[in-house]
Amino acid sequence: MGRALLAAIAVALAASSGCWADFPENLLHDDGGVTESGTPDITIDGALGDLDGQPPPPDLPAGDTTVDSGPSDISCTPGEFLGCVSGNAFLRCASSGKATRRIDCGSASCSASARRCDQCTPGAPPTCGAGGERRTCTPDGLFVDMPCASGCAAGVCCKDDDNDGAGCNDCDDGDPRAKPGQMGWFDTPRNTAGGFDFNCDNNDELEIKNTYNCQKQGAGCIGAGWAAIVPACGDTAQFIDCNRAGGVCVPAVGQPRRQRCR
Ligand SMILES: [Ca+2]
Ligand SMILES: [Ca+2]
Ligand SMILES: [Ca+2]
Repeated sequence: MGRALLAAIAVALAASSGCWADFPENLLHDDGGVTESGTPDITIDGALGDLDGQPPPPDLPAGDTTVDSGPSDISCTPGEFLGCVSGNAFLRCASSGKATRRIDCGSASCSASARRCDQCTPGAPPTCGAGGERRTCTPDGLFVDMPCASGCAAGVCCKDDDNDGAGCNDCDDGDPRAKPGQMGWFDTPRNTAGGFDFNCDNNDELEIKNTYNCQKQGAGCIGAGWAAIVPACGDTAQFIDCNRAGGVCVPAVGQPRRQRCR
């Protein structure tokens, strides 16, 4: 209804009732079809028209953001791919079916044929990122990384059940004595993995590999060792010490001892 017509009605009402104030003031406003906010409505046609390589509507912010375009403007299937915008983003129908959601592909591109970003393939097996994080692919075709406190191997976050600080590279996660870099020697096997590889180098290294061969060195003697055979890790054998006596080094039967390893 035009302003002139409304004014005429108001004048007529005022003349008949003698009371101008009785006419609702708001009915005199004629907005000419412009919305209150002044923001142009986004229609589904307009949104799709912008998908032909044109910039997104100015009121669609960058990033993965839901934009409510008004209940009467858009009707789409929730989750539906609506098209690429700007080469590295795309629009999806929001869960309400009444709005669009913009997904930014970041450094990746939007693939119209795949109907998503082209950074990765949704459903692909998890992998490990360069920083030891677990990496999966979202339905939008974008990587998502989950930090792993103890590293990542074959797409799985490693655990550190024995709290020795060694995760993926722990050769026995049930024995805190066993871990890479271990410098100590041990004469009982690893708790859960067995064996004596306590420094996780895939080798059971003997602490003492030689039989005795006593010799002078300065004021002392060297050459202590096993009496006859070199025992295996954890095995017990007779050990021979070397003692200085009258200017020479002579073997002396010591205590039986267990071979230690790492
Ligand atoms: Ca561990
Ligand atoms: Ca361990
Ligand atoms: Ca070892």
